Amino acid sequence: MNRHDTSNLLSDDQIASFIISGYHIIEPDLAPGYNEEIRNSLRAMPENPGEHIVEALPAITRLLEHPAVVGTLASLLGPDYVRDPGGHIHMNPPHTRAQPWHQDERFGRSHQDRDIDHIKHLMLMYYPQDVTEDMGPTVLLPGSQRRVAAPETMVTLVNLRGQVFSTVTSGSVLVTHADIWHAGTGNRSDKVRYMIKFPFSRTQENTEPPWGHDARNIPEVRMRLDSEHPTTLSRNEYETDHALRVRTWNNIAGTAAMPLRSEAHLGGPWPESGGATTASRRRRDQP
Ligand SMILES: O=C(O)CCC(=O)C(=O)O
Repeated sequence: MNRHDTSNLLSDDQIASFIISGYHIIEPDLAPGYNEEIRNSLRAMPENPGEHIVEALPAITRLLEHPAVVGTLASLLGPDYVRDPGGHIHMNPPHTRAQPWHQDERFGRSHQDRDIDHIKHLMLMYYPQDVTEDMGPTVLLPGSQRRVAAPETMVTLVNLRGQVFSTVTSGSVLVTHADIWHAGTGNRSDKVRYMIKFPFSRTQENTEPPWGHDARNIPEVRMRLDSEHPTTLSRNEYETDHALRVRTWNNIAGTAAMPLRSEAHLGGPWPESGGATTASRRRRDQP
């Protein structure tokens, strides 16, 4: 990336959202006809090229080098990010069943090795057609990149409170934390749903925030990291999850790191009911 081109970098607020939820959607302004060109090439492929996607589909480079894509990846992984070997063209034909919930395995990492307080690896998923609710969108569990669960437990789960579906318009790019829980859902329509996935990694720790940072935003970011819970958490998880969110910020923010302890976090009125502490609930519920 041109290090002076800051127009496509994420903001502090978008970085906070990514830390909290584990995903970000880009709608790059692709050239007219681009998604159709990709769909036609995919339809013409005699078989799945496996991880040799760029060789089989050179036009995909235009997406991977799009300034909005580069700006997002550089913001989350630093300007020296790399595309890893691997990737896959996911073709979800009509009338197929859902996949079980899973986290992707990479580099022999097991479920104990997850980066629950850092952003080191990302997945990029590009949808070259509109994806409606009946076409087998990808389902994600926001915030689950901080949860560690054995794969054999995860596959027994079905609908999870807070899950979101990638019902997106043609050309959308979903960027997720590599450890987010996800699955392809059943395609009940008569249309093929394509999704092309690529893995990316950080190569260097940041010394400064590589995104569009402004120190004046820190109080608002802190408020969000302390108090926004993307999915239903047990009371114990409320306490650990907000600390993991702050630690994630600190691991990517370099000199813009913030104190781990929040003075305001546990103080305030006595709780009226179970769940979050009153202080964090009050902050979350503020208009
Ligand atoms: O097809 C999808 O929507 C998701 C597939 C996927 O990410 C996977 O198999 O790991």
